Amino acid sequence: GGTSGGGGQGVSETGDTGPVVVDADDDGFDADEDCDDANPLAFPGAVERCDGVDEDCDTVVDNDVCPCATTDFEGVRYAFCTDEERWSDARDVCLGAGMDLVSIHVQPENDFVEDTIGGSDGDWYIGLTDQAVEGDFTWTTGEAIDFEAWNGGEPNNSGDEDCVEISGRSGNWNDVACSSKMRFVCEALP
Ligand code: GN1
Ligand code: CA
Ligand code: CA
Repeated sequence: GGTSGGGGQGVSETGDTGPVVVDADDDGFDADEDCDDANPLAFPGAVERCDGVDEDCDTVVDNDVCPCATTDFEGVRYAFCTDEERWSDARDVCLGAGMDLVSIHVQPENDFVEDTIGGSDGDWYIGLTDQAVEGDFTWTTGEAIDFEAWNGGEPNNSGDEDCVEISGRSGNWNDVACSSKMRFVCEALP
């Protein structure tokens, strides 16, 4: 054994008698004191995020950090928040839980969101915006736009609309004014 909480580059600590102890994920906690030595975000005292992982190593997953009801899809946690917020406030709620507004990349993911909010009368914010450059939509996560589900005729920037909602009835997207107060969907960060 050796000193604990090194934070080095995974250097083995060799001793006369003890086993070799390595901080494989380089998070400052050796394998014998880390609850997950393969995840650099997980160690005793780490910040818990809403993602289905026990980052702070207290054996409780997500503790009370999730902003609202969650459902998992293909191993990723999503939160479906019914307290209506302006788009930027909605995003702040997601970020505060270590999430972001949802980014949607394939039809099954869009179907999952539609099905989960389905039956609800109304629309929910997603993490798409063209606030920076009109007409140039980007995901808040910075991920590539590799899938789109715009409603016919959208986005139309009607009266200046830079944020995007998904319909629980059709799963289709529409640009709306970012000041509109709406329900919203968060997604855990990778
Ligand atoms: C219109 O009809 P409605 O309310 O679902 C508009 C959208 C606007 C929205 C603003 C066909 O949608 O583009 O974003 O108002 N749809 C059409 O609330 O013009
Ligand atoms: Ca967690
Ligand atoms: Ca629109």
